[in-house]
Amino acid sequence: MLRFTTAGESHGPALVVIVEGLPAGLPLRAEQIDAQLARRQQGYGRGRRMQIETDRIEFQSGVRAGETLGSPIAMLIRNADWKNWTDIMDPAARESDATTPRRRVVTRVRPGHADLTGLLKYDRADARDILERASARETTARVAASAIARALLAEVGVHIGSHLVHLGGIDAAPVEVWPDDLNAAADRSPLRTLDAHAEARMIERIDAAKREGNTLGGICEIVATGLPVGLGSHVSWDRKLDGRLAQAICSIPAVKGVEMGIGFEAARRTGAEVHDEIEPAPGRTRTGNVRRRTNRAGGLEGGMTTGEPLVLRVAMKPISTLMRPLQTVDLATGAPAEAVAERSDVTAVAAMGVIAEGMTALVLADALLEKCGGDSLGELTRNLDGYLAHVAARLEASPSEGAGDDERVA
Ligand code: EPS
Repeated sequence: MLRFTTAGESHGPALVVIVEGLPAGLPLRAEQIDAQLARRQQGYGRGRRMQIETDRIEFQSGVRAGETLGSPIAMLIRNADWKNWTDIMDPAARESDATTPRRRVVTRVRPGHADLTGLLKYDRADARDILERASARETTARVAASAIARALLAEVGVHIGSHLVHLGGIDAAPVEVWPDDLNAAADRSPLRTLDAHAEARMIERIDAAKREGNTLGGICEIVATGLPVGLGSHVSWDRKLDGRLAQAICSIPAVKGVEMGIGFEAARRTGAEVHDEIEPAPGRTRTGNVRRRTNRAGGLEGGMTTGEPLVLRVAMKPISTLMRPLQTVDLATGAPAEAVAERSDVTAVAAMGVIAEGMTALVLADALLEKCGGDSLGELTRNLDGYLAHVAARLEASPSEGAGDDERVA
């Protein structure tokens, strides 16, 4: 339904993204997208590159007079750093290339990076041909696409936020009830964490890692509220929403795992301690006039949304560019060597949370379009309203007490 593709190298002229499958009539402004790009650029522990870039999109197609047309939306994001890399990244062949390698050739491949495997697979001599695309710079284009998915979801009352819950061995205190506006609260923190005490320790940890020439990973929690019951499907492996979310999120650079609800903890408990009991809740239409007493499933049952908040936890490994490099092999000589130490970040977990929100938004918008269809926003919302009205009618006669739509299930 919703398709997108990105192009661009980290130090090339620009990033490009094309998003296709959105209905016509969705209000959309470049500033909305730029606001998400700015959130992705934040985070204590980022490198100097983020001071060079101020990411902004330029619409090339698909939007007119502040509304989508239903046609493919193409966006361009220029790399400000390109001016410093034009000779290194020049698409044209030069006579000197045959005799003199370009500047910044990488042959001392970094353990954990795409450098070595990519270089062997694509039969290249310079790992720059691999790392320029493997760079997490590419996620800028994804976040631009996801900002449009987010705008669509907001039209039907679905909101996505995230916060950092772990960094480099330090846990944030568990959150009992999320703030009403999770992102407004998290974005106030330089690490996007809700625990100010843990934040101070995390910052010290990042400073220490920087001094040591080391890098740090961490975990973010993603929360989507306002979802209607029944996005995704149980009928086929590739339509199951949990599988689709896992694929999208594990495609984020350096992400090594995703948990849904209580995730791995569910494997250690009995069934009675895992499954969420159901009770009637008339008026709570989006969940089908019922409520789960708990939300250990994280809003997913049978590969479909339950209508309870969708809760994902996403783990990122430490970045593989270390300023105190690990041992490797120099592909130019075959001899043992220290890996290259390119400019990079000490940690980018805070940014990863924003990217994971984005990938979640893209998967959810796709599933919404699949469920409700529609070539225009009006058609989509009419279809959703019709579906929800039918759901609301099913358990209407239930005798028990109602509960509001926005009630939180811990
Ligand atoms: C990255 C290395 C750094 C990061 C970059 C990801 O870039 P540079 O090599 O220019 O210093 O800043 O992230 C971004 C540019 C970004 O927009 O997030 C890498 O090797 O993955």
